[in-house]
Amino acid sequence: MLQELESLERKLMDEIAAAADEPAIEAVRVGAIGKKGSVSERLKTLGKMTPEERQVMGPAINGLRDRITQAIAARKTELRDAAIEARLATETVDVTLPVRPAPAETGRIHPITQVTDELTAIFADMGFSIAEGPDIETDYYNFTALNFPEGHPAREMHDTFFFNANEEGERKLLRTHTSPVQIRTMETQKPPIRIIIPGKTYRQDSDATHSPMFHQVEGLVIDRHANVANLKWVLTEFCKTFFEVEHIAMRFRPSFFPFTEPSMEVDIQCDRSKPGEVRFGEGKDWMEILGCGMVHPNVLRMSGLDPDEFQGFAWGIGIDRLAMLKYGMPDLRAFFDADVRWLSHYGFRPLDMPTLFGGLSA
Ligand code: 2U9
Repeated sequence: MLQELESLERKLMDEIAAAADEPAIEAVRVGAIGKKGSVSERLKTLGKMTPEERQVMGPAINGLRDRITQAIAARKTELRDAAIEARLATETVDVTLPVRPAPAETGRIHPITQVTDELTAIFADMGFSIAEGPDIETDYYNFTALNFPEGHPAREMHDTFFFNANEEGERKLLRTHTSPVQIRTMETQKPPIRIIIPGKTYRQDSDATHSPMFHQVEGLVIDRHANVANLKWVLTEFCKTFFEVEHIAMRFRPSFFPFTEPSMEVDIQCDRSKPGEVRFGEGKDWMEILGCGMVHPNVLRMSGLDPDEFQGFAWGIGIDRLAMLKYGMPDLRAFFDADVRWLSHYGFRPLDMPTLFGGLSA
């Protein structure tokens, strides 16, 4: 019996010494002193022995268990230390290497996003909320509710992308302006309404200054006494803040849109005397930048508002053109090329959020 214990001890000690890593030593531990381990099984035999046998075998088996337990613990520590040493030897850090910049330092904000954030900050400061709506619209919201008569040439002027007709014969379309969002807002919210709608719009058009998908920001104010003077103030304040100038002369010229009456196109003062450069708020030249007007009574009526009780004004601006003008980008098509070299040149740093207090384009 004792001899057999001695040979078991030698065998286990050899296994402990041969265990090359932590999983291996754990396997030896389970095999020896785990629930069904070789030493544990022998401990269980003590109960069936005569008192005389137990007096000899008890200390022998318990002693074996203690020595094996100790040897395993010691080997475990050795292996853990060796593993740490090995990692320290391989995972060295070369502190002389240049620090790799974090994503927040290399990523860039697209000029369209930057300009959208800038105008959102400006109009939010004036008390406007942001409204959004679907890009895929119905003919009613894109045209009819905006006072485009059925078959009117203005519908063709928008160069609309139509979808195939559905089972009910209805032809959905990609919105040609963000104006459907104003209609949806007037249908669901009570005046006073003060909203801006920045978003994607679509027309079949493509050259250096037109892209089939482009961005607009439209605005709408509906109240009992909203008037042209309020409209001019809002747009003048916007232009001064956006172009970051103290004064800017503006010219409101009569125009036509089906959804506004009267309708106006707006030019801002600029200086184009230096080739390849445009400066705003100075000089003798004019540049058209937006359209606006008083909401047409038919449009109010169709959205459930009484034109004798409520009136309002609206405007529309092309965001892409604003970005090109403010940041001097000559070709709109580069906006949508996803060229990282272009983006790293014209893009904005992610953490430089435009605010009125911190600066718009600082
Ligand atoms: C409702 C009532 C009136 C929105 C308006 C314009 C004038 C306009 C163009 C500017 C440049 C589009 O991106 S662009 O080509 N927009 O000139 N938009 S008034 O008028 C509305 C909208 C909704 C219910």
